Amino acid sequence: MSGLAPRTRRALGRELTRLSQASVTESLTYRAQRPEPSLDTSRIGFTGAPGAGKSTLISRLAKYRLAACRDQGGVAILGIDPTSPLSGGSILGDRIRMDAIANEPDLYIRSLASRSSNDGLADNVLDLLEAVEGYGFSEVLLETVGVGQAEHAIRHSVDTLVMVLQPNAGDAVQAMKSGILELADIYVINKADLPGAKKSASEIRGIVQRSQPQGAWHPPVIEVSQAEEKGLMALDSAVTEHLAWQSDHRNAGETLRRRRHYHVQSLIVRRVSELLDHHPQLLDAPTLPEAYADILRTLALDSRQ
Ligand SMILES: Nc1nc2c(ncn2[C@@H]2O[C@H](COP(=O)(O)OP(=O)(O)OP(=O)(O)O)[C@@H](O)[C@H]2O)c(=O)[nH]1
Ligand SMILES: [Mg+2]
Repeated sequence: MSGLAPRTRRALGRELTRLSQASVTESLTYRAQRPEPSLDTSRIGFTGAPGAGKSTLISRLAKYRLAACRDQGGVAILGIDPTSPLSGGSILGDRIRMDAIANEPDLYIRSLASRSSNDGLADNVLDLLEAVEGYGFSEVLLETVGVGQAEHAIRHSVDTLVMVLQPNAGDAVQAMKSGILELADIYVINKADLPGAKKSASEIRGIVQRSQPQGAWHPPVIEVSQAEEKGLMALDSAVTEHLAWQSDHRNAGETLRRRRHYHVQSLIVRRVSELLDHHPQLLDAPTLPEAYADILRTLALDSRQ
């Protein structure tokens, strides 16, 4: 593909808008119209605290990824932006529109708001990823704000996970506590122009290297700053290397099965929360086990319709 035709871009745009607002039942209906997912598109996730510089990093890395994917389907960027702009970060799409790559024909960019207030993911991010892939891109770069449980769904749904950290933000300690440090394949100490970057990088290196078993991928820790092309090139190579390592070491059937596990799980969690929004009285049963049983019964009836 040399660039997505304008009409195709519009169709994809509409599909993403529809999916981002879809109920679980609607998501499943759309899904039934698409082919089963494959591993043809590489998924690269970027996660990290609000304001860590993820959007800036992605917009700059995209140029390198595009060069590598030229004539092979292009690159799509999907940004899940927090609904509340408290972080000082900017909307990914806006940032990229200011950038040199904005008019690249092989690049597709879309920002979507995260709907639930308590996690940084759009509720249906896994559906959105699959929809984008249906358009034949060779890579998807996904930005999410990393917090809590949702992180695990992303970990198991992307090929390469990049964790973006800031110097001296206490991120390393935080990440260690929440177990997130074991999740990523590549660590970026971003804003390396700020003081403390070297110290943070060696702290993270210490933690990451201790926790890696033999024969496993050794996650690199890369310092990047807006002013330094060097960091970006190193990151670009690390992503390429990890994607290659992944495809040599994984079992495709197992990977797709794990993705399905998290996808089904996220659909069920969403479905339960839709149900409780529409029928809050289900929580009024005298005891918790009864409320639980009522909810399961209602779900079972609902799936037979
Ligand atoms: N000093 C410095 N500032 C940076 C660098 N990269 C990004 N920033 C600034 O950090 C702020 C947040 O950048 P974003 O790229 O929007 O961060 P984000 O992680 O995408 O933010 P959210 O999407 O809100 O979570 C902006 O003011 C950027 O200009 C860098 O390398 N050095
Ligand atoms: Mg952002």
